[in-house]
Amino acid sequence: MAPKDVDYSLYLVTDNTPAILGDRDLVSVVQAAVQGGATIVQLRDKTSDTGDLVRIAKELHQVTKPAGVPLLINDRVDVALASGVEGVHIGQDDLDYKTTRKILGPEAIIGVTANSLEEALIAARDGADYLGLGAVFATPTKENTKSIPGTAGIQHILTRLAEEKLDVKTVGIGGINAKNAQRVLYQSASATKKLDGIAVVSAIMAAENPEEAAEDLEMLIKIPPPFAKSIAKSALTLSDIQTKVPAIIAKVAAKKPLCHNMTNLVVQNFAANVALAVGCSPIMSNNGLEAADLAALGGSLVINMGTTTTDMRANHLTALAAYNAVGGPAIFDPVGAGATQERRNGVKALMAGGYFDIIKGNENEIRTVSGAAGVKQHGVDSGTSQLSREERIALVKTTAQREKNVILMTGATDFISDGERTFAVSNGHELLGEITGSGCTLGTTIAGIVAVERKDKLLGALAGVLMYEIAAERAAKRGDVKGPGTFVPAFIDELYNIRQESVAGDGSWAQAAK
Ligand code: 3NM
Ligand code: MG
Repeated sequence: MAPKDVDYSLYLVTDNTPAILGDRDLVSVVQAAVQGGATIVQLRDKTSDTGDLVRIAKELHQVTKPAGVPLLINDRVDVALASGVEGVHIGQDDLDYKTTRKILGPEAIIGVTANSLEEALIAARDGADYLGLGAVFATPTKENTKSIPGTAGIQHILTRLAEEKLDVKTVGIGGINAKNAQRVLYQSASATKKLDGIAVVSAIMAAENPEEAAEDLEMLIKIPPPFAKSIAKSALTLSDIQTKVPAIIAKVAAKKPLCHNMTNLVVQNFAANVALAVGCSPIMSNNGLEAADLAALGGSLVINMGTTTTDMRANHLTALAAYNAVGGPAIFDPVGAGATQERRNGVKALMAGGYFDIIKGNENEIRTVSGAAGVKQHGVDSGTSQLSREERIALVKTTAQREKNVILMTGATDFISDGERTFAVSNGHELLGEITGSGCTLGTTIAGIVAVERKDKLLGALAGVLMYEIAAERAAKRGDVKGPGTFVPAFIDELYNIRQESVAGDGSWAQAAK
């Protein structure tokens, strides 16, 4: 098999440590994995003596070769030669690529570990057949992983490889399993290059049934994740938006979708009232254990990070996985994201732990989401702006492109993008800044609407922003509104009125969109 024709889609890396292999037989586990669909195997054994390694390699080769599955040896060029397998995988501290190629010849498959862009570019320019890019996620399987680039970092490496016209194959490695395989492949892909496969250790080697585990992974690799199906990007003019948005609000009222809020202590009641006014059926539940049952009801989830405790994070991750699994829209409101280390960690953990269809936040929150360093945020309020209008537009656009989702940055002008289409919305009223929970309940509103408008989530989010901010404008104008206190009930009334007008087929309220 020429190195170029190798199928890297499901790359099994072995592990003989008791924590992973247990008391099972390595060869039988690999045989089961190959039967299940592993397309390439690497013998990774850091402890056995050379003689044993060669014997194990030969035994494995008897299993892999008849299946047409290449077998590579980790680190050990001598063992690869002695056992007659198809190639080696070398790390940055092993024999260098060029010497390895000289020893093994042009037909051998030689892969290189790259934990950074520099390492990836060097190995690719040297001529490596493939790169193992990682660690995608932190993993207990390998101690001291050098860096955790995540899907965003992998995407950056892939983009640069494509720019340099380096057509090296790539696999992601580190913490990949059946729960995240589809998302890793989907979110790491750049417009110009995507991963050729995923490499796993524990997801197969430690599985109760390695054959089934490999079968499941092979199936997941071939199909896009549930949340990726609905992305449709048609051009939208202001007049399109003004006609489509009231129709969406009417549809929400007709369907009364479940809007599952995992939100902070301050806004529970207000958020539930807003959800009702918008036309949704709210449930305020911070218990991750009931999220799968709720996700099955076909609604959406908003995760609001306003109350941070460690047990909350586990609940958020469980719920996010449940909604991701069925393609139920998940909205992230990273409240106060830049304010404390704990919140920055929370943002990282949640974004590494699942897919958010929409992320909404103020400038500092979105900057934290984008990975910007040194974001200064004093409380959960927006603080002063540090970016120009152009910088804000660029930030929402590039972050949406990277995350393959919709990013909404709120402020006096809101900026929203799905990476292709970017809009600025200048509706709203300053009284929204004088009450608590106005940002949080915008998240609730958007979640409720996107539960119904799944095909075009940017349009759904825009519908939420417009309904919300135009309701605020209408409320502030009312004679009975004297300040923040009287504004809140009037605002809920106007959300309700806009819904009722939309249901009655009167979409004229949306003409106020600007
Ligand atoms: N290399 P699991 S992470 C062998 O980052 C290896 O280069 C890594 O194990 C890297 O699939 C890793 O169980 C272990 O998380 C991957
Ligand atoms: Mg090594």
